Amino acid sequence: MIILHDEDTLLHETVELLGSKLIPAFESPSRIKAIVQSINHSGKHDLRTITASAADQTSAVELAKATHSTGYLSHIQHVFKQWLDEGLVEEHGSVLPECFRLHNTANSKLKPPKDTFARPGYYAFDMSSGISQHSWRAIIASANLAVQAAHLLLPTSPTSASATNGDETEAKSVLALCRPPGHHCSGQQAGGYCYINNIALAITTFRHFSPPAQKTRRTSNPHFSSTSRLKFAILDLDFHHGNGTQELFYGDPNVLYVSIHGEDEFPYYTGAASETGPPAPDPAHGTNLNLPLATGSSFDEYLRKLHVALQAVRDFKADYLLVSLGFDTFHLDPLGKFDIRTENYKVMGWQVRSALRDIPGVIALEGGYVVDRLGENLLNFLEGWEIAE
Ligand code: OKP
Ligand code: ZN
Repeated sequence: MIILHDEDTLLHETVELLGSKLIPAFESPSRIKAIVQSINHSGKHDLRTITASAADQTSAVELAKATHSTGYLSHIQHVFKQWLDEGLVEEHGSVLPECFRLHNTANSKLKPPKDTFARPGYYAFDMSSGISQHSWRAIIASANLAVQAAHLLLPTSPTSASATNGDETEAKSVLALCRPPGHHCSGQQAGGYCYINNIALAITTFRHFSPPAQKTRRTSNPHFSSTSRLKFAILDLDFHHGNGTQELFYGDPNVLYVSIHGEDEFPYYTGAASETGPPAPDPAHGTNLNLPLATGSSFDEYLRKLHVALQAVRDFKADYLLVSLGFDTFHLDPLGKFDIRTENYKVMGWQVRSALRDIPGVIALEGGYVVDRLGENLLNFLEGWEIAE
């Protein structure tokens, strides 16, 4: 497996609330360090450590604008420095919201508050999305990994494996070691450790850089051409519902979102089976499939949901597969409540890839918080995936 990693993703380090105490966030740099160490030790994969160039960073921000508002991106980029300058946070501290935006009849056109201190609550939905001194660099590095993974799968990309190795060895799947993760955030709200929706950026990359043969129309922007015909299937295997990804593609008939997640768990207000897309006859009706699973469920019960998920993805006949891969489904995870063991991930990886063998796939890392077991869980998933491939 080609695996993409960028050391800048380690720069983001923040805190979150556990009960009434501020603790170092479960989503920590040590997660990626542990994974990279296990991959190196296994000697099995093509681990590519990259550093986003200034041009890559600019390009990632441009691509992010298709998903996130400019006000939101600018806030995420600048708020830490603004708070530091105003004496609201210390150099090694974190920016956290005090008060969240409310939804009421009088404020439907609510604008971001002018007060720097008030702004984080407008652009976030929880307190698990703090911003530290170098968070922005990590966030962009993480997004760029998803973008570069998509480039590796594009048929005519100069950086694709086929350019040097010939068509037979063209990459079929690429794993992006994204951190921070992405599936909880949408247009202008961070949350659940997520700031930029990495999977959405991979999709934007496919749409903007696909070769002309696949294109059906061009946008007025000469730098970007858009394809409306490409179809994407997102399979979200993180323990938590990817509310951000669902929201971004809910009305898009060319993107199927399928998620298996803990029922009634974080983020609490989304993820019901009844969320199936806009009502018929909207063409996007039926392009959202939530498969909530009771907490405490066994791997057998999980597999039953997985088969439903994979059948839906197969039926959709997507051009590209995007997998939001979280290991917080592990039985020991502090934030997850399924009974899934290390050896089960090999079966999971095999099941997914054997059902969807021919679809080029970007796998983006989401959650998973048992740091010292993350590496072996991931290696098991990849082993199963590669046997099927
Ligand atoms: C992100 B991902 C502990 C509560 C943490 C946020 C959970 C985010 C999960 N303070 N709440 O989907 O793995
Ligand atoms: Zn999760």
